[in-house]
Amino acid sequence: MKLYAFWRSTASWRVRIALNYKNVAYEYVPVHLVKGEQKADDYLALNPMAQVPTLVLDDGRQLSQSLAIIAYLEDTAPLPSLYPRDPYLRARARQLSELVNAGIQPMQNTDTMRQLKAHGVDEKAWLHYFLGRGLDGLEASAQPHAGKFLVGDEVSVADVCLVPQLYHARRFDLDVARWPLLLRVEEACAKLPAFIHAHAERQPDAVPQ
Ligand SMILES: N[C@@H](CCC(=O)N[C@@H](CS)C(=O)NCC(=O)O)C(=O)O
Repeated sequence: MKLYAFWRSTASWRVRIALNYKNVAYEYVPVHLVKGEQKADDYLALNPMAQVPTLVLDDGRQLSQSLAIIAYLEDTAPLPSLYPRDPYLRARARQLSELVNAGIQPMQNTDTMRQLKAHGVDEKAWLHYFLGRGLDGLEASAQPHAGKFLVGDEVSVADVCLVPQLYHARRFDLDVARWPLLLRVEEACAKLPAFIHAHAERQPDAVPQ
């Protein structure tokens, strides 16, 4: 399999964690978002939304949207699972992952930032508002069912979304101390090889900050 990705893309990072967690081997193919490589014709043929990640299967078929890719990995490599067995908790894990995927990430996307700049919007105020609101919502939503991880004591798709998102909150200078539950779970994830090897700054295309 080939994973088309960018080192600090949160959506790419989620898929790297899931691939590692499930011990699925893959080749990493960097797509430089700042240089605009996502808009090259050959990449658009793989991903018409001009976004990463894209997973290309061994037979050439492709998948995009990180949560769809993670669901595919769950179906094809079920263990260890990233989804709780209990249907309600399973839905809660999906709820938290969508909170990040649909509720936060689009607000910080590279293209969104480009448009904000073009329209003279104060990008930092925008990011502080939307990331702050989203992470406040995540912290409160996780409270009732959190254990060692966001949903109980096993890693789930919710944790896979959390870790890259907190990296981005720090990148944009948010004070993450206001989310103690999220920080505690992040610390637990940071001890696991799947998360360690997926970290943005360990990727071959990473640029030292
Ligand atoms: N919901 C999508 C989001 C994909 C996405 O927005 N990717 C960003 C990087 S995290 C991207 O490729 N941005 C390119 C651009 O904005 O030009 C997913 O989960 O895969």
